[in-house]
Amino acid sequence: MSATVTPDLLSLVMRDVKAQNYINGEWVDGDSTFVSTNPANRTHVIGTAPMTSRAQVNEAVKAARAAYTSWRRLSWVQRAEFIDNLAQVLKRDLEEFSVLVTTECGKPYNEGRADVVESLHTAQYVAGFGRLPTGHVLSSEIPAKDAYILRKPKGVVGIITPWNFPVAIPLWGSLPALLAGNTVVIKTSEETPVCGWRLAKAFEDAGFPKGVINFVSGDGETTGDALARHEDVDVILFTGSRAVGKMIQQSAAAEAHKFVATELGGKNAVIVLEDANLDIAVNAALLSAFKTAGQRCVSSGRIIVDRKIEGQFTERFLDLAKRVRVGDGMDPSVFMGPLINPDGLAKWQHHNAKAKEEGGEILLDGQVLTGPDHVNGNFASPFVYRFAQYKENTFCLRQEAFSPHCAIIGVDGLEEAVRVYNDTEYGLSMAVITEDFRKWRYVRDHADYGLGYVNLPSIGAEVHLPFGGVKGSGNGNPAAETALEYLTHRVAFTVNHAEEIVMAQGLGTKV
Ligand code: UN1
Repeated sequence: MSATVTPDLLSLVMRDVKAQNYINGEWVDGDSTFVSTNPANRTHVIGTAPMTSRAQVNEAVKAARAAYTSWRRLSWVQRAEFIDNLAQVLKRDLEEFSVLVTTECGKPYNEGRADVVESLHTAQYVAGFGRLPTGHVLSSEIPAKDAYILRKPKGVVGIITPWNFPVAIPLWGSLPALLAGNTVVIKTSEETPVCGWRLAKAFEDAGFPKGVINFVSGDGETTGDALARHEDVDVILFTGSRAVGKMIQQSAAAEAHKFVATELGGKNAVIVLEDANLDIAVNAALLSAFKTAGQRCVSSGRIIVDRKIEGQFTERFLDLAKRVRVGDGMDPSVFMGPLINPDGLAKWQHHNAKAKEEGGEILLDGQVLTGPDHVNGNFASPFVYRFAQYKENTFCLRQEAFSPHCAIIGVDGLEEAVRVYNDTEYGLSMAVITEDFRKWRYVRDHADYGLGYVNLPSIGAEVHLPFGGVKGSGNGNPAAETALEYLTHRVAFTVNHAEEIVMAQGLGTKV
């Protein structure tokens, strides 16, 4: 399936959509609305969407709770049929979704499309799980007994999602949740409410029963907070900032039953060892640093390079970085779209200023772009700096910039490379470029990460792998492969086939 931008695609661009919430199978307005614009062109209004109040979040949770009774009674195979329907709808509407993702969140079309393809893969993968074992039978100490472990749903799942993968990330958690018999309320990002509305329409087209899946749009302070703190929500999935993730975990800790799964970003790195294939190294580093304008949780803000090849690497990396075309993602020659909003731009400027203040040698002084093609968007060009010697306790080398801000750090050999890599509070994604299987293994075993790559960028995970990090990157749970673990209770069930009771552990039965 190709990803070129044709005039047909341009005809799919949406404007002035009146997005609504999807609660209990009905389309409803909120008490107030907010506007969503294209970050590449703020004069392009994608639509307006409800700012959902606490009371309306409560309605959505009530609808999900009511639908739970009958949804959980269906078999896994029956629920998988609905998910398969959704896969077909996503395939049917792939282009329309891709254009919407590109125009509402700014990622170039190829990336917008990859987001939707990732969503489709999630649906295909999860639907397949409907026919896999949902538990297993175990032997008992007592020959006449059988023991079973079964997965049962937990109840209502609340999902708070970010803007950067506005179609894929809501599905990573919601589809395994639904398959297992839970019902769901999704809070979409305030940057991409129209993508959320469009996804809700796809669920409606797929024929899910009313109340099983609900969508609300709004901000974090009211809408997200109301969902996260709601006492009738059993599981919260959160992808976003570390500060908010921690707050949600702390508030949930007050309730015995509530489980929170978090994915909270990273200060990821590409480690380029002395024997690296430089073609791979340069390409991997550039994709890791600047794809999605550095706005992936798994983007790399650090390239850790063995000093023996640092000069050669840096020259080639800069050559390529200078050629990065920045602009509207519907222009096929563009590699890097805008930052999501003026705050994103300000964060990038702050990190760049810190890099200068903390002694980084500036190699490419990224600029806010204001020319005729950029005047209405949040555009920045790549910022690259260097620390010839590693400097501890800096802001710029330790804090996530979520923007095209990238350090090249010179190190002596494998062990220093891994020490520098580990010197952040995060541990999400890591790539190592080497031809030496022993070195790769050392990195594999000594670096802290949830996603590791060899001779690849630190981005681009596939949906059937675990996705999540360690340390400050969260508790490692959010994506499809791992999601069933915490979206279900594994219950123990023991059945006696004898005419009398015989207890395990030699426990007496005489009264
Ligand atoms: C994110 O980084 O916010 O691994 C999600 C990737 C994508 C998902 C990224 N499949 O790059």
